[in-house]
Amino acid sequence: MQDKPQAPDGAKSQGVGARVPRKEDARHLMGKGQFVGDMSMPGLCEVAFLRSPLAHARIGGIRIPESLNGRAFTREHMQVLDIVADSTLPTYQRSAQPPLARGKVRFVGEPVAMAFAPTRAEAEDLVEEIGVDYDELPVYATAEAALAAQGDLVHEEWRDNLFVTLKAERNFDPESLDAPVVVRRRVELARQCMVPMEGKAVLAYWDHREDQLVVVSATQVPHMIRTGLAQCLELDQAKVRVISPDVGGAFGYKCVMQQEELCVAWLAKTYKRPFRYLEDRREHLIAGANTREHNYEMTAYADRDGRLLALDAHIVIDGGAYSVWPFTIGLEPGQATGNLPGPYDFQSYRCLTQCVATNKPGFVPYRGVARTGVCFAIELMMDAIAHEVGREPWEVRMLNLVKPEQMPYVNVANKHFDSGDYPASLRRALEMIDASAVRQRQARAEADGRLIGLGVATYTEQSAHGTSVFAAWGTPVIPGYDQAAVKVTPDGGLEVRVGVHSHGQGMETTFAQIANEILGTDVARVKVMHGDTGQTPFSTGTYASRSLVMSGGAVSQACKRLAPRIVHIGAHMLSVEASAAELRGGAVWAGDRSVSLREIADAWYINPHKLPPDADIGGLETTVGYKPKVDTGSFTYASHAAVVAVDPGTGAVEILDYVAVEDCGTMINPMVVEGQTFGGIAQGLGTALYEETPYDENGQPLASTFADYVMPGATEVPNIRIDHFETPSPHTEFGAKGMGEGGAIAPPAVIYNAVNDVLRRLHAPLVQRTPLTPRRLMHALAQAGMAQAESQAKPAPTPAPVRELAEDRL
Ligand code: MCN
Ligand code: SMO
Repeated sequence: MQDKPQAPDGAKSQGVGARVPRKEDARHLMGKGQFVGDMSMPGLCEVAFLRSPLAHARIGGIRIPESLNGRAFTREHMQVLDIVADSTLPTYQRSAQPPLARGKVRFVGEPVAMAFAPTRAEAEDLVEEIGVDYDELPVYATAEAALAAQGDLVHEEWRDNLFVTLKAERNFDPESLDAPVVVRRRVELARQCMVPMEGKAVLAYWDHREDQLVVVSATQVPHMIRTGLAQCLELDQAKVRVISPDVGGAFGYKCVMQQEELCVAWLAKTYKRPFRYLEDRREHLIAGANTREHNYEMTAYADRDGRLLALDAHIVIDGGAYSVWPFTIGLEPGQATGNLPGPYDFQSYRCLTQCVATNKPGFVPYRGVARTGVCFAIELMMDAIAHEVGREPWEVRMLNLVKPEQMPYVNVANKHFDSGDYPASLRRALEMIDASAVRQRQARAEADGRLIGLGVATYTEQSAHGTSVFAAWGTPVIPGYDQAAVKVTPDGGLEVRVGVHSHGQGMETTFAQIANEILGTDVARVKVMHGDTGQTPFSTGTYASRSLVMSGGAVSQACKRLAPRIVHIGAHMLSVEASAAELRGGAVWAGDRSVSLREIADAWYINPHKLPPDADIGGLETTVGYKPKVDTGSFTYASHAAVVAVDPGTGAVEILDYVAVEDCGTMINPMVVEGQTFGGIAQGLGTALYEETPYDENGQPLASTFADYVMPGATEVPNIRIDHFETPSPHTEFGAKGMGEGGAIAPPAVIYNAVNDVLRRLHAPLVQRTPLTPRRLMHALAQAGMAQAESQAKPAPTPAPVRELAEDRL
C-alpha cells in the first residue's frame, strides 16, 4: 500500500507559521500523562526528609534510633560529593551544597536527614524519630543584615557574605552632562516561589540488565542532570541514564540539580532498589527555592524632553544560602546588570550589583530570570522621567527606544539587539488599548467611584544566548551546539530526537512542524522524542527560551541534510537525474510522477535492490549540531499596556484591559506563541499583585500554605489581547527568536505604572515594591493629602530637581 502524496498546499498548512493544534494535549486532556507521581514499581520505597526548623545553626549531633539503621541517613552515610557550582566571575565565592546538611544548617527547610519506607506517611513518621541538636547562630534574613555581618558568615570560609559583586561602567561622567533633569528611584521586588503544578519529583532504580542507574526526574535539563549526578556519585556517565517524563510545569525551578535528586539517586545506587521522592506543597513553599528578590537604587539623568542621558544603578540581590548548579547564582546579577538599560538608546551607564548570601533557600532562575526585575526598575524610571518633564510616558519612551534603522544595535551594556521595530510595537499597543480614549475617560469620574490608570512597558527578552554569553557569565556548563537526530522510519514516518525537554511549551508539535516544513511529512507522522539521555543526543536542555532556536534549528538542519539523500533515491526510482526531481509534500516529484517517502524508506531498509548504487551510506538518519550564526542571543521584544481600576475603598486593583504586542521573529506556531504569552503574563501578574514569600527576622518563612501564599486564579487573569509582529532574526533558522519567558517580564512594570498613574493624579506616594497588596495600596491612598502638602513644603534637596523619592517599604 502506498502513501498518497500530499498536495503541496496541504503540506504547507502544517509547516512553519501554521496554527497546528498541540499533539501533546490529547494525552493530558484524557488524564493519560505520565508524571513521576503516576509511576509504580515493585518494591518502590518513598523517601521523606527531615528538614531544619532553624535558619542558621550549627548541628551539635544527629541521633538516629537503632531501629532505623539502614532506613534513615545523614550526610555521614552518603559517599557522594557536594553540589558545587563554581564560576569564573571575578570576586565570586563558591558555595558547597551538601545533599544533606553537614555541620550546620543555612535555611529553614534545609534537608538534614532522610528515611525511606513503603509509603510516604510511614517515611514521614520515621524521620520524626530522628533527633538533632542545634546551636543557634545569628540569622541573616535580609541582604542588609548579611552585608553587615561580623563573623558567623553563611559560609564560614568566605571573606564576607557576598556571592559576587559585578561592576559595569561605560562613558559614565554625569557631571559633564550637566543634565537638567535628575530622577532618583528605589524599587524592590519581593521574594517569591515558582509554584509549578507538580513540585520536585524523582524516582531512581538500578537497571541490572544495563548495569545502570536510571533516574526518572521532573527536570528541564536531563543531560545536565546526568552529568551532575555522575560527577557527584563518581560514576561513569555511561552508568547513568536520566529520563524526564511528563513534567507539570517547571519555569526554571527544574533547570538545576536538586539535593533531593542526588539523595534519591544515591539510595538507588547503594541499595539497588527503586526509591522515590515527591515534594509536597508545603515543602515547596518553605524550602523549594525562592526567586525575584531584587532591590534597585537608580539615578537617571535626562534632558528637558525626557531623553535619557545616563543611568547609575546599585542593585542588591538576595541570593539565599546556596548557589545552584550548573547556572550558579552569577546568572542573576549578570543578567540584571546587562539588561537594566532595557530597549533604550543611551550611552552612559554605571551599575554596581551585589549578590548576597542570606539564610533563605537558594535563589533559582524563574521565568524571565532577572529581566522581570530590571523591566520593573527601568520602566518605573521611564514613567518617573516622563512625569518630571511633563510628558506622556509613551512620548518619553518613543524618544528613547532604539529605532529600527539603528538595528542591529549594540547597547551600552554590550547587548547585541538583532532586529525589530521597538517604537512600532509601542504604537500598536497604544492603539489597541486606545490610550487617548482612556485619557478622556480618566477626565470623567467613574460612576462606581473607582479610579482608572493606564500603564505601559516595553522590554527586550534576550533569548537563546549562546556560548560567548554564558562564557562571560562564567558558568561551569556552557551551551554550544545543540544536536538533533532525525530518522525516517521504514514505513516513511519520522522520528525526531532532541536533548531539550518540553514541559508545556508544545515542542512535540512545533518541532514536528519544522520537520514538516523541510521534508513535508504529515505532523501526525512525526514523533518527537525528548527527555531521555538514553535516546536523545546531548543538549544542555531547556532554559533561557532557547529550545526552539537551538534545538529547533538543529531539527531543521538535520532534515535539510536528509532531503538530498531522499531526493537522490527518489529520482533513481523515478529514473530521472536528481537535478530533475524535487521533494515536495512528503514525496519526490519529477513532473507529475512521484514516489512517496514511504516507498523511498522501503527501498532503503527493506528492498535495497531498488537503491541507486551511489546512495549515501548515512541512510535515512542523521544527527546534526547547530548553533546560530551569531551567538549573542536573539532579542524578542514586546510592548504591554494595561488599564486598571483602583478601588479607593478597598485597595483592590481590577485589570480592565491588557494588551501585548510581541515580536519573536518568525513564529513556528502562533497559537503556541500565544499560549506561552498568556501563561507568562498570568505569572507576571502574580509577581505584580499577589505572590510573596515573606520571612521574619529569624528567617522563618511566613507563607507556607496557599492561604498565605496568594496566586492568581482564572478570575484574576483578564482577557488578554495579543498582536504579533514578525521581524526575522538575521542569525537563526527561519528567523525565529525564543519567547517562552517573555510574557512574565512586563506585567509588574505595566500594572505598577498604571496604578501609579492613579496615585500621581491624587498626589499620593507611589508604589514601588511588589506585590501590590491592597494593604500597600491603601497605605499610599491614605497618605494622599499629606503627601501633597509635604511635596509643596520641602525644598529640593539638590540643585537639580529630585522628586518622587517615595519609599513605600511596607
Ligand atoms: N515558538 C514558536 N515560534 C517562535 C518561538 C517559539 O512557535 N518564534 C514555540 C516553540 O516552538 C516552543 C515554545 O514556543 O514550542 C517556546 O519556545 P522557546 O521560546 O524556545 O522556549 P523553550 O522551549 O526553551 O522553553 C523555555 C521557556 C522558559 S526558559 C521557561 S522558564 C518557561 C517557558 O519556556 N517555562 C515553562 N514556558 C513554559 N511553559 C510551560 N507550559 N511550562 C513551563 O515550565
Ligand atoms: S527560568 Mo527559564 O527555565 O530560563
